[in-house]
Amino acid sequence: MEYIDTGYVPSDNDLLTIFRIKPAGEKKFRDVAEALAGESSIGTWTDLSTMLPEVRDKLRPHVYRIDEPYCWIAYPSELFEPGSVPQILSSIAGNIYGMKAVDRLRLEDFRLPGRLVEGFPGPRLGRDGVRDKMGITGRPLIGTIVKPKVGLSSEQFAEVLYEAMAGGCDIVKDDENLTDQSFNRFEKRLELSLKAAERAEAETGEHKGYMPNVTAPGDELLRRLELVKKAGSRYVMIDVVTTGFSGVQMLRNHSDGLAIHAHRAMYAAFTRVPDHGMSTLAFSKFCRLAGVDQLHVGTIVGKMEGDKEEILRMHDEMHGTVAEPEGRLLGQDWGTLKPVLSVASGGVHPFLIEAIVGHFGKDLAIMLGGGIHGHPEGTRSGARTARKVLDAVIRGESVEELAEKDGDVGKAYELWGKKKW
Ligand code: RUB
Ligand code: CA
Repeated sequence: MEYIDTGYVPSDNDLLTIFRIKPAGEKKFRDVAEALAGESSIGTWTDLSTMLPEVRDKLRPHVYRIDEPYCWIAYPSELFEPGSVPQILSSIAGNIYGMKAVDRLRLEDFRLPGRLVEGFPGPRLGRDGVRDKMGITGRPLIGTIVKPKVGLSSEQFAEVLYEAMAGGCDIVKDDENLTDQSFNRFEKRLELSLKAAERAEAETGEHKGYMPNVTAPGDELLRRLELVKKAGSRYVMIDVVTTGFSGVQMLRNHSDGLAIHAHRAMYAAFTRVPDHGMSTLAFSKFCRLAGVDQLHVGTIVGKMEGDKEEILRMHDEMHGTVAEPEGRLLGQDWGTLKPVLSVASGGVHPFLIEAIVGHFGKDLAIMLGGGIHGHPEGTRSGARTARKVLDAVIRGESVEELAEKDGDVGKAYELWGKKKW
């Protein structure tokens, strides 16, 4: 089989990919590209007596561009099952990583044709639906992760949540590894946290959102989701990687009006090595297809790694920029799929908010864990500080001047004012 065809012009029916390849040992780049195109579609390691000409003609991939170490492959959309993230991953991000012919392999980007995009219902609420639900316009949403991550009882957790919301947080979430442990049962936490959120709503006159983490094996995930719906929450949260995309798509389809917050714990296992796995851009695009409403994209300035250019590109792609293929990016026409709200989180303290808004603009959610609960005067002062700083940044006022005249902000400034990662 010959799949390399650099004269081929991709059609509107093709799914496009860009792979970065490091061939193993003495293998030739072109041979590896050829093998990879076959293994990810109709081929295997040898010619087949069962390969029908009509199958080959209709379904063969085309390696339409090579610019080492990158290769561009176009696959006919009929190879893929509309609406299935798992099936698409099993094709273009499946066996190929394990081939002896490759030493390193990275899926840099992909672009779905309209026919496949339409197969996904996408986010139910998306960025604008989340904003409507929370009644927040003109500024980022601000929130916290209750800390310590795990260990507080349900009562203690709900109290910290209340303090954070009363102090000015819009949203409060479980951490990625808090689900249903003996010291803090899911059902009790749900009940107490929603009650505490109601109390904070009554006192502040603002909408508040608690994000219970329903990450669990599938049947239990669904059971917890039903509890969350029945309890009247605005939000639900899921760890998308550890749960798996099948579970995320299931959650989306059963979520009714709940906003889905996507935490990406473990994503770096396949995104972090720069020439292996998958780019965070590609990973995020799968999350939008799967239908989450908001997704962690990184902070640029916080504790987690992430290339600035790639993070901003991700932020744009989540918001629905329809870009044509360009350089080593393929862009995506998202059709009617709603935009996803970006979440900047990880090592954020109040004095990084200005830089975050400078990078991302106002359309995102900013979450601070340690940067709220580490305030010397406690969670409520921490939340007040974050909110006052955010409001000042949005009004274009000086954060340093605010730190001089405001007690909450001043104490936090002494601690973190100059802290950079
Ligand atoms: C942040 C936190 C989140 C990270 C995950 O807590 O708990 O799990 O945002 O990283 P803190 P990412 O504010 O105390 O650092 O958002 O990059 O996926
Ligand atoms: Ca966390």
